[in-house]
Order: sequence, then structure tokens, then C-alpha cells
Amino acid sequence: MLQELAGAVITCKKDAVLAAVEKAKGELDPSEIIENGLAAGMNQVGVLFERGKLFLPHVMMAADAMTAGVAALKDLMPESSASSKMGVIVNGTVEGDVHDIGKSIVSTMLQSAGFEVHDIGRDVPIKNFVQKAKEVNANMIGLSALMTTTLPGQRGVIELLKEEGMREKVKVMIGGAPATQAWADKIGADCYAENASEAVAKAKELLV
Ligand code: B12
Repeated sequence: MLQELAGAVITCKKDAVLAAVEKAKGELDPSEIIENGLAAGMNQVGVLFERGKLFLPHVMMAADAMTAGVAALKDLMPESSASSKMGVIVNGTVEGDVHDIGKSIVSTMLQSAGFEVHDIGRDVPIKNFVQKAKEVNANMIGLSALMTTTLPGQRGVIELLKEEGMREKVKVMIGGAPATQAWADKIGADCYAENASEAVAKAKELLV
């Protein structure tokens, strides 16, 4: 079943993804369908792209199909109590970076775990993260970066939080394929998570 889901993303066909999701719905947990099925397929697309076996239009179609698959599962994710008692999280992809599939999965999973999540999208300027955190009185900011060239945006947000005297109040969690624990340590982030389940576990550790 998981292979079928991943395979459907690799074929880059939205219909195939939706059909596979429909089939899997009754048998697997939505988060498992997303992480071990669809996202695994998307990662494979990345590998094929890197090897020159797939071209950018295919990647875009696969991304589109994957997004549709995740959307089809939203209704099944446990209804968020959006309890601000658990924590308020602002999540987004840093400036210059339009990759948002992984970030959106992280938002969905945090939300269904009970956090109040404000997903501010992709290609988000540094100051917008800080502004939004002020506005919603956030306990944590999640920063996604998928390119080595956009990783510095994660550091930029931490620096601005310091300048604004907010660093003590707001935890910072970073992620995205080029991010690592070593990078998190270097820029002074509170944590790094490799995937969405780990993001939920670490947010709980830090906030709950
Ligand atoms: C899909 C994709 C695209 C799509 C994006 C569609 C979209 N709406 O997101 C499109 C086609 C638009 C695209 C465009 C480009 N892309 Co692109 N893309 C990818 C690809 C193939 C897959 C990314 C993905 O969605 N993976 C699946 C998701 C589920 O995984 P994920 O994002 O890693 O997220 C998980 C974890 O990282 C983590 N996570 C993610 N965010 C966060 C946030 C927090 C807070 C936490 C805790 C965790 C966390 O949890 C997620 C779920 O488990 C990658 C290859 C790769 N191996 O990553 C290249 C890749 C990222 N792209 C790349 C590049 C260069 C580009 C382009 C410049 C075009 C080009 N020349 O190839 C443009 C960028 C334009 C821009 N300014 O941003 C490079 C980056 C190279 C680098 N190291 O800097 C990669 C690595 C491919 C490559 N090897 O060349 N891309």
C-alpha cells in the first residue's frame, strides 16, 4: 500500500495519487500515508531529478499531485482542538525559497497534534516571521529551507528575534533537507527536526 502511494507520486499523476489515497484511507493512519507513502515518493522524485532522470516539469507535476493527496487527507486528520495552551506556532518557508510541501506537512501534523498553527506560507521575508510571532503571541517559530542558498534566512530570523528582545520568549525549530543538527547548533536554534513526526515530538518536548 505504501509502495503504491509512493509509486503514484513518482508517476506524477494526480488521479493516480488520489486513487491510491482513497484506497489507503481505510487501512492506514493519515500521517503514515503522508510520511511513509506520499513523502517517500516525493523524495524518490528528488533522487530521480538529481540523477537527471526526471525534469523540472515532472517534479512540478509530482509536487502538485502530492499536494492534492495531502489535501484529500485533511478531513481525516484528528480535529485540532487548536488549544493555545499547548502552544502557538508560526510556521513558514524562508525568503527566496518556494518549496512548501514539507513545510505544509509539518503544519498539518502540528495542527492535528493540537498546536495552534499559523502557516504564513513560502518565500516569507525575515521580518514577517517576527511580526506574525508578535501578533499571535507565538511560543515557537518553525523555519523551513530547502536550498543551501536560503538556509541563512533561518539564522536571520533568530538574529531579528534577538534584536527585538523576543528570543527568550520564542523557541525556534528548523527543518528542510539541507538543515542539520549541526546547523541548528551553529545558528542557535532550539531544535532541528528531520521530518514532520519528529517536529511534533520536539515541539511537545519544548512547549508542553
Ligand atoms: C518538489 C521540488 C521543487 C518544486 C517545489 C514545489 C513546492 N510547492 O514545494 C519546484 C518544482 C517548484 C521546485 C523549484 C525549484 N527547486 Co526544487 N526541489 C524539489 C524536490 C524534488 C523535492 C522537495 C520536496 O517537496 N520533498 C518532499 C518533502 C515531503 O520533503 P521535505 O521538503 O524535505 O520536507 C520534510 C523535511 O525536510 C521536514 N521539514 C521540511 N520543512 C520543515 C520545517 C520545519 C520547521 C521542520 C521542523 C521540519 C521540516 O519535514 C518534511 C516532512 O517530513 C527537491 C529535491 C530534494 N531531494 O529535496 C528539489 C530541490 C530542493 N530543489 C532545488 C532547486 C535548485 C530548485 C530550483 C532553483 C529550480 C532548479 N533549478 O532545480 C527551484 C527553486 C525556486 C525557489 N526560489 O525556491 C534543489 C536545491 C539545491 C540546494 N541544495 O540548494 C533540490 C535539492 C534539487 C536538486 N538537487 O537540485 N523544486
